[in-house]
Amino acid sequence: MTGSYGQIGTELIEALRAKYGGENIIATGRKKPPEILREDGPYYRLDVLDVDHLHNMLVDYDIDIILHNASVLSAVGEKNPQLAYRTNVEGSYNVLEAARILKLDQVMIPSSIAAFGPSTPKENTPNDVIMRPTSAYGVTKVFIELWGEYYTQRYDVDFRSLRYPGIISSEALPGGGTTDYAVEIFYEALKNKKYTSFLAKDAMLPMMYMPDCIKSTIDLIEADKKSLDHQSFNVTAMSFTPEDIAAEIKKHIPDFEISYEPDFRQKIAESWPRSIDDSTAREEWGWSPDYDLEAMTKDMLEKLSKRLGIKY
Ligand code: AKB
Repeated sequence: MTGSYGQIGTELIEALRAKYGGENIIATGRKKPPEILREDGPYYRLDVLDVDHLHNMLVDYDIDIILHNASVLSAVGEKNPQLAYRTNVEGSYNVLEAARILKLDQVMIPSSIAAFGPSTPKENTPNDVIMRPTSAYGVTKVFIELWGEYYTQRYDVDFRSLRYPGIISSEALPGGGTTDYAVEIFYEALKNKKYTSFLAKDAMLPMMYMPDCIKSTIDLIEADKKSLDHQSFNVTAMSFTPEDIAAEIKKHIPDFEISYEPDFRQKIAESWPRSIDDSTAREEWGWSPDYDLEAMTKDMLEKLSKRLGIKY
């Protein structure tokens, strides 16, 4: 896995190692890994832009499947589109090329709801629909989906992708996305009982709790290739606005207050779907989420308050 110390990678590595054995999952990232990962199984410092290093590692460790999680997210991508291009497009190109040349069994590269754009239907966005994103990040995700699908039909590379919605997690913090507010709000609610949202109160976006993110990822990796007609799938678990999540938190922390100061990320959010239809994933590989807004909020507050040592 690349990007193993990011928001998703941190928990996904742990889940994969628990399932398949620590020594069978190689964690890689550009930074020094957190202590916990070192004890769990092998880790490597790897920059996917270094093609020789990437190929050597895949050969030396006899890798079958690569999960390419390293990515620049939407807010950072808007500030530095050239970095988004290099990391997301060139990085994914290198990974798909390595899969083609070394004949890997499977390549999983996440996509995102950011692959959709202002001309996409905003409610219940279907799996197969016009995309045309307007953020740099979204454009890179469309490239990844299309290049991956092209490699499948042209070279028989088994490419799979999930269009993740905003992911809410209690372990590693997200870095540089538009949906990050939905994680920050929990930290601030516990620490300061107030939060200023950088999205408007009615900015509704599709979301998912980390246990469902892990479940969807492992389920798609394990899905029988013969049952898949698609390679890129919408997945979702809930849709809410900053106002909705604040109201849910208030049920547990009654004196919690939210205010709104939308910044440049509001424009990105407005270009994305408000809710997405994941029936294709449900039909082709049996996807179904476990957490709605109520269950996620309760679990997040319990886990975070324990980790931060803050009672509520
Ligand atoms: C972001 O906000 O950039 C990501 C995403 C929805 O892909 N969390």
